[in-house]
Amino acid sequence: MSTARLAQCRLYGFIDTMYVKDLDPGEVARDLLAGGVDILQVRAKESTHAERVDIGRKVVSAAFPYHAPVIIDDDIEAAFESGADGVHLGQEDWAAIPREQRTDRLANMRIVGISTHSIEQALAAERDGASYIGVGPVFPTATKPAARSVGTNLVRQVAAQVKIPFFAIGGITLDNIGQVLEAGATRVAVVSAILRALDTTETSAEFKKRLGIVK
Ligand code: TZP
Ligand code: MG
Repeated sequence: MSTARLAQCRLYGFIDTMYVKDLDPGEVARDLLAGGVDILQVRAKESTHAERVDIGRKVVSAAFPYHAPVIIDDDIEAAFESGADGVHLGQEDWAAIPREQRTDRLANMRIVGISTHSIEQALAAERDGASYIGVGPVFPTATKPAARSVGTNLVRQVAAQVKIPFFAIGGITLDNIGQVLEAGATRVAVVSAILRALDTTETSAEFKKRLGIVK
C-alpha cells in the first residue's frame, strides 16, 4: 500500500468536478502539473461511475509524463479501471470495508489514502496500513461545508506522532498556508484555492514555492 514516489509529493492538487465543471479534466490536470502539483486526486462526488472512469483516464494520461500519482476519491473500481495509482477513502468508506476484506478489495491499489479528523483516527489509519492520510479540514471550507474544522492544533499533533506522509487539507490558501507549515505540515492538499484561481499553473507554483521553504 505504498510507493516511493509518494514520499516526494508535497503539493496535492485536485480535479474536483464541483469546480472543473465542463472544462477538459486532462487540460486542467496539465495546468496544475505544469505549476508543480505532485499528486492529483479525481474528486467527482456527483458523477456516475462511468464518468469517474473517463475523467480518471484523462487525468492518468496527463499525469504520466510527470510521473505524478493519480488517486480516485471513493471509487475503488474506478481507480482500477482508469489505471490510477490508488484510492482515497473517507472514514465511513474505510469503516464500511470489513477488516478481513481490506486486503482483497484494495489488492490493485498501490496507494490508499484515508481522511482523518482527529489524532485517534490518524494513528488508527497509520496502524491499518494507509499509504498517507489527509488531516482536516484545517480551516472551514466551502468545498466541504458540513465538516467541522479541526484547526492547526491537530496538524501539530499529527506532525509529532504520525510517521506516514500526511497532507493538511481544508481551506488552505496562500494567505494562511504559513500557519499550516508553522504547525509542522510539510505537505498540503488544496482544492479551491487552486481551481478557482485565474491562473491555476501560477497559483500551483506559488503554493509549491511556499512548501519549498519548509525545512
Ligand atoms: N477533505 C477535508 S477538507 C476537504 C476535503 C476533501 C476540501 C478541501 O477543499 P479546499 O477547497 O481546499 O478547502
Ligand atoms: Mg469519501
